[in-house]
Order: sequence, then C-alpha cells, then structure tokens
Amino acid sequence: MASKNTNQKRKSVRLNDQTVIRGEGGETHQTAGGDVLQLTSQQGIPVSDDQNTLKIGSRGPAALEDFHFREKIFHFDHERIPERVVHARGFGAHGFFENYGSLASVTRADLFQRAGEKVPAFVRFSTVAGNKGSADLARDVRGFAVKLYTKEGNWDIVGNNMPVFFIQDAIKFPDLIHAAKAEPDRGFPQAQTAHDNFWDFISLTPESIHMAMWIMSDRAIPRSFRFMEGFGVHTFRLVNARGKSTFVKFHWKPKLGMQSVVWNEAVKLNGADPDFHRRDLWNSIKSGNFPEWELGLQLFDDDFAEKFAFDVLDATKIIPEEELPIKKVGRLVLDRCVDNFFAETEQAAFCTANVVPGVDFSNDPLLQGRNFSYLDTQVKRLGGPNFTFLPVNAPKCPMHTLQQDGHMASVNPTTRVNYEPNSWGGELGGPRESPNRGFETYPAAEEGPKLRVRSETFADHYSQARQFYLSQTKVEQEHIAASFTFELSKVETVAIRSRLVSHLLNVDGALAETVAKALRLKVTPKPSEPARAPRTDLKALRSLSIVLNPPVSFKGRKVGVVVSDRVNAELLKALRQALIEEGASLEVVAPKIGGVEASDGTWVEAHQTISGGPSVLYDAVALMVSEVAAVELANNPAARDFVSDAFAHSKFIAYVESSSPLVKGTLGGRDLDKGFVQIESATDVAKFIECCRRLRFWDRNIEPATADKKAERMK
Ligand code: HDE
Repeated sequence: MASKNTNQKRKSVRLNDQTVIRGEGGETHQTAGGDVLQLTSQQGIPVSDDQNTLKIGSRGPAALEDFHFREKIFHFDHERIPERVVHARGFGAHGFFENYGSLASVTRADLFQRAGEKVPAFVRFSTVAGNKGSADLARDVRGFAVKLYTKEGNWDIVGNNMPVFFIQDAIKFPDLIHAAKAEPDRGFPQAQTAHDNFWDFISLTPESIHMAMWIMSDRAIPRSFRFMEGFGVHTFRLVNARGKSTFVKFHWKPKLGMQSVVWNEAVKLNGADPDFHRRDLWNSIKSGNFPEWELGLQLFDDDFAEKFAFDVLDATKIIPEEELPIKKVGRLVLDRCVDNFFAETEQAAFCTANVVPGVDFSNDPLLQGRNFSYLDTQVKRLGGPNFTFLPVNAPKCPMHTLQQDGHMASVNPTTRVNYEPNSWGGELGGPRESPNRGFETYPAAEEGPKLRVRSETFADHYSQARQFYLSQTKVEQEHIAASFTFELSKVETVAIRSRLVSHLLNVDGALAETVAKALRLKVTPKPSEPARAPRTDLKALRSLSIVLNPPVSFKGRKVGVVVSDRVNAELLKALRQALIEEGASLEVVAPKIGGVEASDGTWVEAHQTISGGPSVLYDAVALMVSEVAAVELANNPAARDFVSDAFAHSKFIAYVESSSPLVKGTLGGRDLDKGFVQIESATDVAKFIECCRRLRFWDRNIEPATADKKAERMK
C-alpha cells in the first residue's frame, strides 16, 4: 500500500509493514526497528508512521482515533509559555563562582567562608523593552541575573549592567514599562525607547533623569555581554554569625574590560546579525574562551550611610567607587552553554527574594516591591508553584520542605508525615527547623506612621546625572548628545522634546543647548523646577567612563580580514598567529563563501562573504586583497560599505599596499589617518595589534553630532 506524499524531498513509502523515509537522492534516513533510537509517543508507544495521519482510505477523512497525531499536535499547540513582561529577550550560560578568601567577619553566607570555595552558577543576560524575538543591539539597559547554587540554598543577584534605575518606588514600575514598550493602540515600536510615550513618562518623572543619562550613553549598546559591568543596584545587607549587619552594594567587573559599539554600528548590527550578543557568548564559550567577572563589594556601615550625600536606599543613586572602594572577593566564570535553550534559559526563574543565610534586604522601596513581583511572575510564566523543581531552578543542596501537590508535582513527601510539629520520631518525622543554621532576618528596628510618601532624602534628581555626564570623555559626551537628539527626533510631540530639554538644563547647560539646537527647538525652554537644587560641586569620576577604563589587551576581540585570491599566505598566517597569541580571533571575509587560493597555492576557507560579513561584526579590520580584486571591489557596494563603515565607526584598519584602490575608491582623496596601519611584515602586524588594544581610533571621530558641532563652531 503506497501513501501519497506531496513533500518531494522526503518520501515515505510503506513497504511490507516498514516505513522507509528516503531523501532526494534515495538515501535512507531511518528504518523502523533498526538500531537507531525508536520514535515513541509520550507514553512510550513505538510510532510506526510519523508522516501520515490515519485516514479512511487514502483520500478520505482523518480518524479521531489517531492518538499519535492528536498527541503530537496537542503538544505543539502548547509549546509557548508567556514571555517575560520585561527582559523577554535573554541568553543564559552555566559556570561557577569561586570565592577568594574568608569573609566571615562580614557575612555568615556559606559560599564566602572558605578561600577557593566554588559554587555552580547560572547567568542570564537580557534586554528589557523588546519582545523575545527582538534584536540584540537595541538601545536598552541589559539584565545581568546571576543564580548561585550554594550549599545553603540558591542566591539570586538579579542585577543590571547599569548601577542605577529609572524609578525610586516599585509602584511606578508598571507605568515605566508600559511607557517604554510598544504603544498599546499600534503595537509598536519594538525594542525602542525612541517614541512619545517613553519620553513623555521620563520627562514627567525627574527621578529618572540620572538613568536617562546612562541609557543615552554607550553603556546601553554594549559590544558583548562579556564586556559589560554588572550591578546589584540596591543596597543589601550582609550579616555575620554574630548577627552584625554591614550594608553592601554588589558589582561585577568584566576581566576583559568594558566595550561598547557606536549607535550607527548598533543599527546596522541589528540587521546584519540580530543575534550578535547571544552568538558572541555561545561562540566564545564553545571555543574555550570563558568570560569572567570579578565580584566586588562596597561595604559600609550606618555611619557611612548617614554621612553619604544621598540616601543609600535610593536606587537612582550610585555610591562612587572613588569614595567607597570596591573589594574584589571572587570570580564568576561562564564555561558551559545550555543544552536546551527553553529548558534552561527560558525556564530560569530568578527571584530577588532568593537570598541565603548571611544576606539580607535593605528597605530600598524598589527592592521591597521586587521581592513580591518576581515570585508572582514566575508562577504565571511557569504555570504553578512547582517551577522550583525544574533542574535550572532547583537547589543543588539537600532540599526538604513539607510543601506538596500542585501543578506538575514531581517531588512529594514519601512518608506519612507532611506537617510539623509532629510526634513521629527519626526519619519518619520529616525535616525539622534549624534554629542555629537557618535563615534569620536581621532584626532591624522599624517604627513610624503608615504613610504613602517619598522620603525627602530622595529629592535630588540632577546632581549625579550631571556628575555622570561630566565624567565622560568628549567623545562619550558627544555620543550622549547624539542619542538624546536621535531619540527626541523620533518623538512627534514638540512639547515632550522641549520638556526633556528643560531637565537637561539642570544637568549641563552645554548638553541641553547642543540637543536643543540639534532638534531645532524654536523656543528654548526654561530649566524645570527642581525639587532640590542640583549640586555642582561633585567631582568627575573616572570609573564612570568606558573610554577611560580600557582593557589591558585585545583579548576576546575579533578582526575581520577581507581577502581575495593570491592573498599573501605568510602575512595572513602571521596576522592569525599574532591574534591567537593576543587571545583574539580572526575571521576571513571573502568574495565567495567557498574561500580563496592564497599566494602559495594553499586554500583559505572563508567564514563570511563580503555582503554577509559587514565590518560592524568586527572590532578591527584588515584589507588583504590583490590589486585586481581591490579595483573590482571598489565598485562593489558591500565592499565599499565594509571600508567606509569601519572608517566611520573609528575602527583600526590594517591594509596591504595592493588594497589601496579599495581604500581610496571608498574614502576618496582623504588622507589616511593614524587609525590606518599598513601591514607588509610580521613587525607591522605587531604594530597593528598594539593599536587594536586601544579598541577605537577616537581621534577620527566623525560621528554626526561632532560634524554638526564643528560646522557650528566654524560659523
Ligand atoms: Fe526586574 N523584573 N523589576 N528589575 N528584572 C523582572 O521577572 C520588577 C528591576 C531584572 O533573566 C520580571 O522573571 C519590578 C531592577 C532582571 O529572567 C518581573 C521592578 C533591576 C530581570 C520584574 C523591577 C531589575 C528582571 C519579569 C521595580 C536591576 C530578568 C520576568 C521594583 C537591579 C531576569 C521575571 C531573568 C525581570 C519586576 C526593577 C532586573 C516582572 C516590579 C531595579 C535582570 O518580575
């Protein structure tokens, strides 16, 4: 009996009670009953035919009796779970945290007691505003959520890559997120803050201006998760065995240093590779280059909190590390990709309330609200109270509760006892309290009237925003001005543009003026009325600038090399070798994906074609094409974009003499600046790599904002 199949490539033929699936070329993919894994239903029943539904005759109606078909479709229909309301797009990896030395004097947390103590970790990085399928390079704050599986339970540090937040009180979170995400009538824009609702909310919420400075800075467009800092944001407490409390702020410092892209690059990256960040993390872990961060603590007592210029419970403020140094206490290494994205990354359930004995909360009103929200959201997302048994969420230490049943209960009490106190002895009696080792809340003394108010100590909204801006290098300040201009130019309501500029006037007059001019506001607004006069005496802080804190090497970065037939084999080898020694990597970009034949007759495999591998994918580029190819490529739009984008994005560009027609053809009569390095020998290659360590040739700065400014100055 032969079955009809419209799929031409894979034909299923029923012969002598055997289903044989043949590919186009007639090869057999699978035979029933062979030594391959047997396809079964969820009940373990072997499946004989997975190609055809059960029908009455070969052209008749489908039979309801076909339980295999029904089970398959039913399961498919239920594949989706609600995506996270915020931080929907994310990417996770496993690793470990290793403690440097005993911190017993400040905390009884088990993972901090012994030098060298290692605990497993799971980390999920994310964007906030976009849906699950949005692009990685959206201008946005990045989530940096860490789950540490300690011997005394799971501890989640659910942080971000920026140390402050938009709002001071959790009750404003739904408003902030509604304003940031797609507008409700039209359902767009996706993963963008450049629209009326977002800036309307921000401009009516002065406490958000400090965070607005951070998201308009290059911190919001990181080059890679591996090159981001992380922050716990709130003040927490550490509590030692004697019950003494020390306040703490958590920091993650990337070993590879910080790095961001420029906005024009981010826009293009979203088209060239919407998965740029997740691919980067996946590839570096798979290739054995495990990203690493150091955990830093800012520890302080009540006296410091009392004297500090701002309220330590206000999540819109930082405590400068210049004022309160960061103590490095351990390292986080990500060394294993997930086996299954859904099971691990999607089902990972972080809760700020997951703390271990020795860690406790502060009264930060944002943190207090989060402690309710996360558990609530996980129940909704994962469908019931038993999400804690999913492998990614389950503790890796012994766990005995008296909780039972509910959706998907897989671990239930197995003895007669599911309550306490009980009078059953020994094992039968079940788990008991541990008065000495159990989690104890720090007995902070609290009293006062019930009030729905904001503390007066939270009232300064501009001083640190100003300090952040003044701490940036010129090029970073220009990027901030350009992003405010871009975002506000997408806002249709002039009054909102103007209202935002009125806040910037309290941050920095020159910044406000630059943005107002770039927007061509007809009426310059007055500064908004501050709740508290901004301070102008706060010193610039080096730690806040990305450019002032460069990495020590080019490690972890990638060079894209455009090659053609007859590429100098020896030079290419020298470049590849030098990059490997630096801990960096090289990708070959060729006119065709099949590769090129090098000068010595060897074949060079390509990773990308020129149109599929634009220069935005790389930290620096090298042009190593023959003269014939260079002349040809000078008329190829993708090759021209490759060069002109690398140039515009201030990248270092290595080139061999024969590539000159491509460079000149693209950049015209422009003199080559010091960001161009001619490479003809291994010594030149070393010079190029030395330049690359600076990441970008910022002196070239030709960002539009600068160009406007220069033109302005020349008037
Ligand atoms: Fe979140 N946040 N958040 N948030 N948040 C969520 O929990 C919430 C805040 C952060 O990779 C949600 O599982 C409230 C600050 C990260 O799975 C939700 C408030 C910081 C992640 C939620 C905040 C964060 C979330 C949505 C205001 C930095 C992703 C899905 C008080 C310190 C974790 C989910 C992951 C996720 C609520 C503010 C970081 C709805 C109410 C501040 C990294 O529960």
